Amino acid sequence: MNTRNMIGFQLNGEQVQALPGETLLQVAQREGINVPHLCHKNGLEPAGNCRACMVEIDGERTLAASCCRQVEAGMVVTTDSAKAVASQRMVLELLLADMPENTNLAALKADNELAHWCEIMGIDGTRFDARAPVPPDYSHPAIAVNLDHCIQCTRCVRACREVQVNDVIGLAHRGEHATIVFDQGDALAQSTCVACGECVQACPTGALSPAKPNAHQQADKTIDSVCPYCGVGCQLTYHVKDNTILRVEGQNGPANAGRLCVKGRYGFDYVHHEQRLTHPLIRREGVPKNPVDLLNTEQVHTAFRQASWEEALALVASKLKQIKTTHGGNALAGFGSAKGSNEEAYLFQKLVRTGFGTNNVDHCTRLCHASSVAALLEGIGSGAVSNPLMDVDQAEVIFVIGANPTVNHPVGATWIKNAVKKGAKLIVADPRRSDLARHATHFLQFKADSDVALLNALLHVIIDENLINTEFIKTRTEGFDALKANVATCTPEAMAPICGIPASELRAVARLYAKSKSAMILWGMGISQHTHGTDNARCLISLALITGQIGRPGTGLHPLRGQNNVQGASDAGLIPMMYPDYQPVGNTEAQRRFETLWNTPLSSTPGLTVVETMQAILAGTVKGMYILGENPAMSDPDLNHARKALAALDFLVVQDIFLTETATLADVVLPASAFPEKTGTFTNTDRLVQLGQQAIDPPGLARQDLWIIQSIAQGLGLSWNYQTVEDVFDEMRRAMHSIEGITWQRLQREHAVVYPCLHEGDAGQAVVFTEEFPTHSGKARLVPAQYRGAAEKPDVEFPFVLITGRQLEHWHTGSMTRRASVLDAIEPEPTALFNPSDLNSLNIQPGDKVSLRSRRGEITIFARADSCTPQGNVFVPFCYAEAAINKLTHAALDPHGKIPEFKYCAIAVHKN
Ligand SMILES: Nc1nc2c(c(=O)[nH]1)N[C@H]1C(S)=C(S)[C@@H](COP(=O)(O)OP(=O)(O)OC[C@H]3O[C@@H](n4cnc5c(=O)[nH]c(N)nc54)[C@H](O)[C@@H]3O)O[C@H]1N2
Ligand SMILES: Nc1nc2c(c(=O)[nH]1)N[C@H]1C(S)=C(S)[C@@H](COP(=O)(O)OP(=O)(O)OC[C@H]3O[C@@H](n4cnc5c(=O)[nH]c(N)nc54)[C@H](O)[C@@H]3O)O[C@H]1N2
Ligand SMILES: [Mo]
Repeated sequence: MNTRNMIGFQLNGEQVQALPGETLLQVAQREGINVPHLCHKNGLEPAGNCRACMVEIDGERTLAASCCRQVEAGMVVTTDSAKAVASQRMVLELLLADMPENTNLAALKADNELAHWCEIMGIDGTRFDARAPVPPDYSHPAIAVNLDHCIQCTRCVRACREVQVNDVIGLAHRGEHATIVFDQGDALAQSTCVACGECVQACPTGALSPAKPNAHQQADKTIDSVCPYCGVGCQLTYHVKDNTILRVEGQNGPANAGRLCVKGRYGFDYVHHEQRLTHPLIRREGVPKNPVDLLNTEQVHTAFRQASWEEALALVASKLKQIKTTHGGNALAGFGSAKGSNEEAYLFQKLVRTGFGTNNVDHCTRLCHASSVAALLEGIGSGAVSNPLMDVDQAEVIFVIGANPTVNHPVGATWIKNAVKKGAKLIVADPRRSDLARHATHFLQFKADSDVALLNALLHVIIDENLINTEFIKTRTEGFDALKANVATCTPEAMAPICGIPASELRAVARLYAKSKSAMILWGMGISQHTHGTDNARCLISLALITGQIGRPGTGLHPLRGQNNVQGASDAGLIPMMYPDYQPVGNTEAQRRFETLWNTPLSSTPGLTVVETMQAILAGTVKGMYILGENPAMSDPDLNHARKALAALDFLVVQDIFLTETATLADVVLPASAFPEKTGTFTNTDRLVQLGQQAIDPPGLARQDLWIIQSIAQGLGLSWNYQTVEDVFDEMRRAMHSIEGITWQRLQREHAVVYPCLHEGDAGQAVVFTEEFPTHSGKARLVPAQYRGAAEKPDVEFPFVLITGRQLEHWHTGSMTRRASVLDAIEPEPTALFNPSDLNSLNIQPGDKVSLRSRRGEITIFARADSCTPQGNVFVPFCYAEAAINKLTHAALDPHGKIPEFKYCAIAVHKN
């Protein structure tokens, strides 16, 4: 604490010190003095409306609300004078009168704050009349509204408006008619509420509470951990009773500061779903491997019989060994998981490399940011983000392209919205109007697939108008002349017809980005999932480099990482061309290093990527696979083809928590542990290594993933003997320079450490490339890109463009979220989103069943009207097994990142 500016004053007879701007309540709390307060909550702007925290200040006629009264030098303050206490007690008594008669205050909120303060102040009843009952609103699957418990402290209003910036909750009417409303007084389920639950977390009395009945029970224990869904990496606390998760609360982590979204807060009960795998399964003799679109797995269970772990593991080992002996290690392949921990990813790739004897190991990063990573490695020598997401707080301009963070990184989006509220300028570029577009200074609704044209126009303007950072280009980059020559003809006028954005707007955006003191670029799958995904990312990298918008706080490049551990799984070497820490397998020095560390000869040939593996199976070169925590029978492009490949394997072992579409094609299915059932580290989009901690035990015979991987390794004759997760982490530290400084003890203490963290005690570097880039020359490379379109364009037979992606409540292939009761209740049916004018011209009503067909497959789905989707485009999420949209998508690959073109193919639409 900087003591120079401290303010001295007297509090309850003691001389105390405070910082300028501190409130009396803050100081009282720090001094351990109890002052009742209800409308105050740390992190929210003070409101001063409940008046429970009144204190007496010498020389003042009236009492003051300590939550919004700032300290002044020389003040004499008493929190426990007779007058102050009488007032505090009166307020509590009046608030108590607002509660329904004979209510059990803890019924809706175990740690009810009104009850807490009444107890401390010794109030056990009220002398005032109860207010008229207020009917409850139980319309929403996640949140119950019992406004008869509401004390109108407006913490929910502020949580919704200031923190999450959703602006759904308001305080309507005046005086005794004042009431909390959603939107225009709608039922919660009919409102625009996105169920982030920030209001529930803020509510002191349970007027807003989780709708699940057992959520209010008193927990036996609480465990701090991390959210299992997206790459933001929100820290949370599991409240557990009898091996059941009762509820989840946001924890004050570096990436979320207590915030969560609907999935993190309400999407946890998939772990308790009755369809959890609880026994190893072995396919019955002679049962054919027929692909199925089934979420209800009972039918397929008959294809399998239950087995003991001994039998299942012995079968796995013998089959894998047999294939290796007969056809060589390259006839085997493994897909690891970005939902698993770093330790699991590390051991999985080590198993494939040392046990199978091949580099055929990959995971969903290939379908995700592979092209971004290819461009980043080529351009700046590192595939991870340069700056944490939270840096948007320090950016003057935030440029979001091809990403829909309010849906896919909801807590990350709150930081963007907060920054905009504070004055940052936001540029959003997306063919669909996303929710974030509402907050944008410039929203560029450009034509899908035309990113290179759009971005080259921006580069052109910046160079043409001399808005470049000459010094940065000279000292820190290479290849400027070629880039300049490449965009010379890409005038905004020439690019406008291609991308559909007026030249003047392109100019305005280019100037805004280039001239700002600090500008940050964030992007997602709209950039990466194209056959020109690497080119798209190259343009973004060039934008940052020629303007010098990198290497400082509030600048840089942030490819929003998707899965909770896709950064970590990639770092740990779950990729076919790299050992851990991005050491190329073809590099002799790296190969020697890992051969020594692992005490095994290694292959120097890069392995097959995800889609290449499917092709190799059908070509007969890959014959056996181990798939852990991935569902390629739903997530791969051109599913009919991919499923045919999986079914064609001589041997497939799948390790999952459910009998997924992929598992139904397996020979052996191993029941694994869900996220809250194990301990491990997970690396978020900001390069923060965080500790996930076991909160409950796996069901039945399900075992921890790490144990299963190690058992398979032992079956293959590897002499592994890791006793704990920490043992694995310690080996990783020896293998990976970037995390060398992170100790297990520190993780247990701090729960999050950012890398690069090079030696013990290193604080870690949140912002990188401040002096140089991790390339051979230390300089970044500018790589020009030319506009070219998607591999398959619409035509007369297939006139619509299919864009696939995500929706807020569901996760990827749906295996987890469609089994999470609240999430499934909010979005139960598969829908395709159409521009209303397209529905009109096709004579389709919202809710009608339509069939969508491409050259590769066909599905039936419900139509939904969505004015955010541009005319001529159809948007479909890929989470619905009964309408598996990847049957239609195109497996054409980006030549560098080997990522398929999930974001663009041609389809026909018919009313059923
Ligand atoms: N709720 C939820 N959240 C998730 C996930 C989930 O399944 N569900 N998955 C996680 C994962 S792994 C990932 S990778 C992230 C993905 O997060 P995002 O990248 O935000 O996800 P998408 O919805 O696939 O696509 C992003 C945007 O790309 C736009 N787009 C389509 N075509 C183009 C184009 O040609 N150019 C540009 N510039 N944009 C285009 C789409 O309109 C869409 O708004 O989300 C993570 N978070
Ligand atoms: N059409 C289309 N397709 C896409 C995309 C798109 O935008 N459009 N996006 C692509 C992207 S970006 C991605 S990242 C991929 C994602 O593709 P996948 O990774 O295949 O999808 P998930 O559904 O996340 O699969 C995770 C699996 O792990 C299981 N699981 C969860 N937790 C655990 C655990 O702790 N242990 C074990 N053993 N298993 C666990 C789940 O049940 C599930 O089966 O999809 C890609 N496919
Ligand atoms: Mo992803």
